[in-house]
Amino acid sequence: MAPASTAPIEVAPGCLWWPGWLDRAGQEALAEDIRQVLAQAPLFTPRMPRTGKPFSVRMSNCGPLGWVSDQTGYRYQPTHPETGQPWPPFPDVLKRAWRELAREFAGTALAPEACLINWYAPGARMGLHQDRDEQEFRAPVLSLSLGDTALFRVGGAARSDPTRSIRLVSGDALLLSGPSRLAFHGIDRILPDSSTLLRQPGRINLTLRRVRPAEDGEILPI
Ligand code: MD6
Ligand code: FE
Repeated sequence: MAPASTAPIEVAPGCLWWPGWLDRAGQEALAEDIRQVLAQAPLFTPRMPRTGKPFSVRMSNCGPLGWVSDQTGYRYQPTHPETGQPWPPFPDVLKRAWRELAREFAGTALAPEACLINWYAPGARMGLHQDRDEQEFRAPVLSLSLGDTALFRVGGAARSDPTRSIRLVSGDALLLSGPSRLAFHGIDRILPDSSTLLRQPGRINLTLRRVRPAEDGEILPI
């Protein structure tokens, strides 16, 4: 397994980046975990609220809740929008990532509740957005990347704030926490043929989130 978490690069205040958090063997194991998740919870094509325009990215989820988007809006729900089945459980490595990165570096004591799985075929992109459909912004959002390299852009809490771009490589982890929790971010493009990890060209991004507020008795973030 990869060594325990080394010091991250602070891309912006609270935006922490661990290049190569997962080594090759760890990436292969996680890719296999995700194949198994997708066999139970197939990728679906999300659509924009109101217009119904399809996203270029396809999606699925694991964990107790999953993020979905259709003509009626964005929301978290406990079941797959097409199969009606509960989302598969988190693979263990995602729980470990949350403990070692989100808990350790963002101080959250809350458990994650959803992991959004994004599939980027070559040519897919993700417009600048904030992750704000959660009810608990004290917890961070943690991302892991597999497959082809992506140009990731991150700015501030206002859409017009200046942005920085980094290349997210297979195995990288990135945390949006504290002052960056509501930062605008997106994927400008995927670099073709930049990884040999997956069986087809493209990229998987996993984002782990806390959705609901802390329950009575649940430890609060420090
Ligand atoms: C992506 N990432 O890397 C898109 N969201 O494909 C995200 O939208 C994201 O990287 C919240 C926190 C970290 C992220
Ligand atoms: Fe996001």
